[in-house]
Amino acid sequence: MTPTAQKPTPPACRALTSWRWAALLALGLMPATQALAREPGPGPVKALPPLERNSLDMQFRRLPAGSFWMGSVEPAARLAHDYPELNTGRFGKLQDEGPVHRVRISKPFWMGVHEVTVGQFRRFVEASGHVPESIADGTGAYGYNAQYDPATSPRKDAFEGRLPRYSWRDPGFPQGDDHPVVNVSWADAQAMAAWLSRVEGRRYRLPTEAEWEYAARAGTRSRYHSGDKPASLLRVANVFDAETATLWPRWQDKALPGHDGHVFTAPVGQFAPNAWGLHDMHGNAWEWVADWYGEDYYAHSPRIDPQGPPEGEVRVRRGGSWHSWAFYARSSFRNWNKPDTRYVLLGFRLMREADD
Ligand SMILES: [Ca+2]
Ligand SMILES: [Ca+2]
Repeated sequence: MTPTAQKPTPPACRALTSWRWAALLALGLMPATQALAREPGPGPVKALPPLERNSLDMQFRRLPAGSFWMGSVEPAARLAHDYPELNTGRFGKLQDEGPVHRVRISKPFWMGVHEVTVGQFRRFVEASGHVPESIADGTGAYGYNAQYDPATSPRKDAFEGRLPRYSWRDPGFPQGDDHPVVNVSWADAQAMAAWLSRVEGRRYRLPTEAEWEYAARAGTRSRYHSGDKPASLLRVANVFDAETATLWPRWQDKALPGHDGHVFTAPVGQFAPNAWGLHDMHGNAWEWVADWYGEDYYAHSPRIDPQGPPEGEVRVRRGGSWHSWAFYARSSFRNWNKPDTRYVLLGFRLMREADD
């Protein structure tokens, strides 16, 4: 499930657990320095924010400025209870999601309603002349091949690659123009944002990790914007369900029980959106965000508009994918890849900065 990068050894636990935070808040003992904690967050969202379309017919919603609780710290026993299909060792490798901390997004911004689609990416490539990294360096990407056996691969990867036969045009399974583009690198995403900015005279970019989680949560503090229960994902996300598991029977026991109707990627916007009207924040394609990854970043990150560490080796991706187990589609889950990764589960979503 972690295609080309493994989680490093976690540092010593330093997180203040979320229930302790909750207790402090309840008792009114939150330190005065935690002034941000008392700022109003978006709270329950009552109405959909304004919608705009751009020159590629991409839709964006204007999210308000606000504060939210970023990250998650849950007792391993509770996770083991709610995700009995997973090895409990996994629950000790989540320190990078903590501490839960208050973050303020200081300006409104326009968040992509959907993942960037194959059709939108094609129009960008054709109009700009950009050569995606998988083609430019000739090494290609990853894909699904029914004849491929992960056990025969040195890396035991679930997908075949890298091979020149795979690219954003061909991940080995059929994709319509309305499916999320995958097999695109971080630089490919940057190039599309830069091109759109040039063409439209506005500023497009990848969301920061904080903007992404703020958008995904849409005022919620639960594991998913649909609640804490993994089964709630069936309504809002295309993940590793019973149908996808038919092609990877060795992971059948990890599949979300039930059918979301899609073995591979789904057309964007097929599932219920979150309270801000954003679709597929959980599942379908993992989404590159702007930040370098820092395992202990939350312990010392700026509380207003954090931008990620100044340097790093891997870029963050968020939200899980059509091939991810429910656990990895949680709003707070962090994973990463080297920026030149092009993978069959990994796409992106763009945002546009507000003009005012
Ligand atoms: Ca599925
Ligand atoms: Ca997604």
